[in-house]
Parts: sequence; structure tokens; C-alpha cells
Amino acid sequence: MKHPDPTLSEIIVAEAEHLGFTACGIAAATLLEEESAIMEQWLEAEHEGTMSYLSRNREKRYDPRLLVEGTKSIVTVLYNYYPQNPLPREGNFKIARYAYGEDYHEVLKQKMRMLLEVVEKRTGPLEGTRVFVDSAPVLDRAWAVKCGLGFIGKNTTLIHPKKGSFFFIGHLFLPLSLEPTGTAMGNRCGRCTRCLDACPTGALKAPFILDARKCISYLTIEYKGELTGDPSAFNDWIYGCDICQEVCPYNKFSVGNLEPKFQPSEALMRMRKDDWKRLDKEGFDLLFKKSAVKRAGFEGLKRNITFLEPE
Ligand code: B12
Repeated sequence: MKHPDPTLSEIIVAEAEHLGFTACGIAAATLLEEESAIMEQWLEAEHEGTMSYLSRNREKRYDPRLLVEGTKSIVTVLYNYYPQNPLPREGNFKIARYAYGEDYHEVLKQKMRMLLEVVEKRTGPLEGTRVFVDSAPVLDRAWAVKCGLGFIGKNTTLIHPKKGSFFFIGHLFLPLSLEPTGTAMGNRCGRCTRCLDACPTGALKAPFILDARKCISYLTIEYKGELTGDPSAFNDWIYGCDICQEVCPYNKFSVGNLEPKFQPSEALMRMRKDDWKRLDKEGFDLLFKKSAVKRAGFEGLKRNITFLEPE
């Protein structure tokens, strides 16, 4: 019996997997009504701290058609960043796993442009397509849920029921009405509260609510002021924090990513506390030439190290 030809949606999802994406789904571009209400409450409570960009462009953030006119479908991809080899922990400070290798924005965008080429091979050149990786006012996690790629955990991350949460999220905005590929999944944390219990700074103030002002990730990357409070609560994290993901049972079966650009350099693997303390600007630039760690900057990283272990 002859099988019906695959739809363009099916082709995109299959090609995304072929390109190494962990998962891919498609949803119709609409206003995110419920999610916008959640974000409004979050901003009302001033949980964003100094990340003032989050309160700008709200209309566009909630409705992708206002961000890119003519958008009809959102293709959302996940890309695993869980490392094959973790950085040694003995006598060392900690860096969030997402920042072990090259900056994900560019690495992912390149792969996503290849996915877009697959679409345009079928449709011909399209006007008004966009590739976004945390690079525009888009509610990344909300779209991943709409596309059927997982659920929002109590730690606020997007959790894929089989693959956990150690992945990046990216989107293609397309001016095409494509068949949606999945339905939104409800929460599957059950009674588990490991993430809330483990967060050493109490940033997860309630299930699904993160007060960024207390989050180690925010404090070590985004916050530019002086760090105060108990340094031991930082548990040696000097750039980002993975605690609320490390304790999540859904991450028990995370597998290492094979992307060469995401592997930590040998120099980074060799770093120990004494090396971090001695690190100068030149060494920082070499160590993090293409890395997202540049976001904190040399001064920021130094501030974090000195806060944890004053000279
Ligand atoms: C600002 C920001 C931060 C802030 C605030 C985080 C936060 N929880 O809000 C700080 C600096 C703390 C941070 C930390 C991290 N971040 Co960040 N961050 C962002 C950014 C730029 C915006 C997030 C945002 O809008 N927050 C505001 C809140 C209100 O929105 P939200 O958490 O996305 O929740 C929405 C939906 O999930 C939904 N929703 C929320 N709760 C619930 C509950 C239910 C029941 C339902 C149905 C829906 C729902 O509604 C919300 C509003 O629309 C996104 C990129 C993007 N453009 O989305 C990356 C992003 C969320 N970060 C990411 C990563 C990897 C991290 C870190 C793991 C990095 C690290 N190791 O240090 C940590 C994780 C900390 C954590 N538990 O969230 C990834 C997350 C991937 C994933 N699997 O979820 C993203 C998506 C970047 C990307 N494109 O890959 N981040």
C-alpha cells in the first residue's frame, strides 16, 4: 500500500532530528493569553530585578504576529547541552553546564538556518522568516509547551518527559500555515518539590515562581551590583547555577551532547580554584574567547570569585 506523502510539518520535524536537534514541534502563531497573565504578575512582583528589558516590548512578547508581521507558524526546537564530561568538581568552582563551550546563540542559529533551508527548498524563498535563539522578545518556554515539547516544571524550566531539561530553545517564525504537531502537556512534577527544597537561596519561592533577584544564576551573570549575603549559599557557583536542574528526577537520564563546539576546552577542564583566583584579563579572554561567559565579563567573574572566597 502506498503511504501518503509526508506533510511539510512532518518533513521539518524529521529534518530537525536529522540536524541533531533533541526535539522539534510546530504550533500556530497566536496571542499567548494565559502566559502573558503569568508574566504580568511576575513583573508586577518585580521578580525580574535589573533585567529591565523583560518589561519592554510586552505586546510583541505575547503575540509573535506583532513581533514579525505575517508570522503564521512557530517551529520550536530543543538542543541538548548536557556535557559528556562534566568539569571536575574537586577543589574547583562551578560553571553552569550551558556555558561549557561556545556561545549557544550562534551555534544554534547556524543549525536553524539549515532547517530553514529545508523549508525553502520545498516552498521557494519566503519573505518574513526569522530565526530566534533567545535573541528577541519571545516567550521561549511557553512556545515549547504549545509545540508539545514538554511541560513547565516547578523549577520553571521546560522539561521534556523523556529527555529532561538541559537543552536550549530556539524558534523559526514562518509566514506559512503549517499543521501543528503536538498538544500542550500539563505539569508532571506530581508531589515532588526537590528543586524548591534544594535551592540554597530560596529563589524558587513557590512552585513555578522564581524570584530572579535571589537566583544564583541571575546574581552571577546578570546582576552588576555588589553581591551581599552569605557566600556559602552560592555553593561554589561562579557563573550560572544548575542546582534546580541537577536534583530534578527527569534529568537522571540526561545524555551527553555530541556537538564539538559545546565541549569544554582542555584549558577549562584544567582550571581549579587557585587558577580561577589568579586569572587575569588576558587569561579570561583566551579561556572564554567564544563563550557565553563573556556575558558576565572579566570584572563580573572576578567579583563572583572574590565574593565566594575573599583574598
Ligand atoms: C530572564 C531569563 C532568565 C532569568 C529568570 C529565569 C526565569 N525563570 O524567569 C535568570 C537569569 C534567573 C535565568 C536563569 C536560567 N536560565 Co534563563 N532565560 C531567561 C529568558 C531570557 C526570559 C525568561 C522569562 O521570560 N522569564 C519570565 C517568566 C515569567 O517567564 P518563563 O519562566 O519563561 O515562564 C513562562 C512560561 O513558562 C509560562 N509558565 C510559567 N509558569 C507556568 C506554570 C504553568 C503551570 C504553566 C502552564 C505555564 C507556566 O508562562 C510564563 C510567562 O509567559 C529566557 C529566554 C526567553 N526569551 O524566554 C531564558 C531561558 C529561560 N533560560 C534558560 C536557561 C538554560 C537558564 C538557566 C538553566 C541557566 C543557568 N544554568 O544558570 C537558568 C535556570 C533558572 C530557572 N530555574 O529558570 C533557557 C531555559 C531552557 C529550559 N529547558 O527551560 C531559556 C529558555 C533560554 C533558551 N532560549 O534556551 N534565565
